[in-house]
Amino acid sequence: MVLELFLDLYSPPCRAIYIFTRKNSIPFEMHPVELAQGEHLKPEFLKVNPLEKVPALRDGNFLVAESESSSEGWELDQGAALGLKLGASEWKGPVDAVQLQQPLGKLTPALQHLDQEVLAARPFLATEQVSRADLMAFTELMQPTAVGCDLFQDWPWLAVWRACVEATLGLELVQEAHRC
Ligand SMILES: N[C@@H](CCC(=O)N[C@@H](CS)C(=O)NCC(=O)O)C(=O)O
Repeated sequence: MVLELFLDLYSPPCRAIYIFTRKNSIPFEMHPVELAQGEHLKPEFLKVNPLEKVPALRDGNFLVAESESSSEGWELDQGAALGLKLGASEWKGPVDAVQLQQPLGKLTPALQHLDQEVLAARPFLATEQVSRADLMAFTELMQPTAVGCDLFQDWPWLAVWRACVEATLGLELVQEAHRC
């Protein structure tokens, strides 16, 4: 029985799960769930996750509806602890510059902390190599690129970290996950 993943690749935790499973060569069957079409509210999906959220995972009768549990065994999710959770719906285009100001303003202290205190001192967020913390934070910080907003351009250490994360995960896989 193959692992089933219910994902919308517009969603950062979905992309993190997708990249993790592909990078680790875990076989899976993908079930796209388009949030914008309300597919997460349909009865078939509610059998998988009554909480109406993606990502969700089904392995036979075993159901998991939380990306941080789906990736159990990874290190502490410091990305979430640092306040990087953005919410997919805030970043679906088209979004104009005025709409972007408020969420970007809220994010600046977290970006500054990450850039100048965390990543200026070490290459990755939690350990000496890429960990779950990096993957979760990376997929969150990539979200605004969907509306043409590059969060990395003003933060040199974040830009270096992004390049190292992409190189470790593989640029092709990263681009595949962010193709939406
Ligand atoms: N902490 C959860 C968050 C899941 C979550 O909030 N998913 C969003 C997409 S990023 C969702 O499904 N939203 C649909 C809704 O709330 O209606 C995880 O990482 O699995």
